[in-house]
Amino acid sequence: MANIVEQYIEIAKKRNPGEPEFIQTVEEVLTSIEPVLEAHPEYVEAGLIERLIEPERGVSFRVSWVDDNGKVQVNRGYRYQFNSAIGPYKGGIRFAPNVYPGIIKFLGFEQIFKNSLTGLPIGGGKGGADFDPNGKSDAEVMRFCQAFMTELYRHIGAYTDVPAGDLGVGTREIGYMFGQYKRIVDRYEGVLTGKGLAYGGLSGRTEATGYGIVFFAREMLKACGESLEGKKVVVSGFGNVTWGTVQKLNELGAKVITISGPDGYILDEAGVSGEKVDYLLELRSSGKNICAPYAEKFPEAKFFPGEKPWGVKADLYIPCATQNEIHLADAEKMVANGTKFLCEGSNMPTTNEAIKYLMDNGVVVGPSKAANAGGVACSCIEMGQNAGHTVFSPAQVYEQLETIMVNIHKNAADAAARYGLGYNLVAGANIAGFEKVAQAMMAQGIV
Ligand code: 2IT
Repeated sequence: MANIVEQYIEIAKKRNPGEPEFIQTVEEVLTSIEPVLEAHPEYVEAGLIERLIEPERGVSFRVSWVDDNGKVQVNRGYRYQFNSAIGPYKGGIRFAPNVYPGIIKFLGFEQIFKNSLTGLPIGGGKGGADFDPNGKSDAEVMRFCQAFMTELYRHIGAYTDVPAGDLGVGTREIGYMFGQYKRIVDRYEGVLTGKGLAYGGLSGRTEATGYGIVFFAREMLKACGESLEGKKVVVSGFGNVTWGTVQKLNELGAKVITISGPDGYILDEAGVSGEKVDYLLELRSSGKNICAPYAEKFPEAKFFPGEKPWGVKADLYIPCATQNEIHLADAEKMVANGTKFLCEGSNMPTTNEAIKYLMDNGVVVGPSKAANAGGVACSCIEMGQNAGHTVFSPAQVYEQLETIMVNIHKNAADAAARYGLGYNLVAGANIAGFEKVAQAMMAQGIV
């Protein structure tokens, strides 16, 4: 069976040259589901894996717009609709200068299993553009979003494909894209999630991802007889995900000692809490660097320009910035510092060799596709809210989110145990996410 998994990885490499991020996630997932393929030769027979690693559809399109100086700008937009076996394609849109098919495909592929893990009826997809929102005026962002949607609208719909935000796409961008979609199709429908509260958005969607990550981390610690109370936590990033994570960690009695931005990281042994979290929010919306101003305002904090926080000793690490933030050398530092837990907040923040090293050295790793699934789970609740022409209260949302995260942890842990893998959340999440998609694909024939 190892042989057949290698063959699939070779197919993925051949079909997707120059896309290492996509190959990285394919290798990670397929290696974990090997025992499932052994138990289900009919999956191999049905070409299920060859179909799974090939997006059902992918579009690339020109996005032309005019900047504030009257100059024509051209970007490239994408939407990869990866798998619709269990529901409409669902996944965010990322605006960042480094966006190319390898990034969108890695995110879309991850999304298949993440969405399945939520237990909700959503398939996997992802989109984006190589557009850098940093330094753009509000009017430029609006024109870009409108131009992007003028092409994307024909590929999406409340029952077809429901995008949301990701890096570089927040409530403002979703608002502009939603307005343009509605203008074109002349129909009010829940085609995007992460909308503003005034027009169909879900209470709590903004912090859902971060809150969910902390619920997941709490379950990891609980399974090992520990709690978050008094734990020192190293967190990276400073966006939505970091903000929600920091808030919930503080609420549950943990101490956040770092945050990071493109300019470096902040070490604040007194804890990032209270007015400091509010200040983070202010800095985030300013579009500027965050660490230098933070250290200026709170002089007890130390600023380490150009560095990452992985060498700081902590009980728990929660990377929340972007993919591949943690390499083997960082994992070695964590192990040397005696940590026992890493809970991934951002998508695929850890390289495969770093994950292996951590796990080989007894660190419990909570994989992102399980730990950060609270965001997309709340997106699906937003879809339900829109389809039901209703509004859910924050309490209704938080309660569902917590239950979903507890279930994801349990299902991942159980799946690994069923295959004799012990408490292995990385393999368990891949297996549990895969099982449902595989059953649906088998039932639906060769499509
Ligand atoms: O990575 C993710 O799960 C997201 N960016 C959110 C996707 C969504 O559809 O809410």
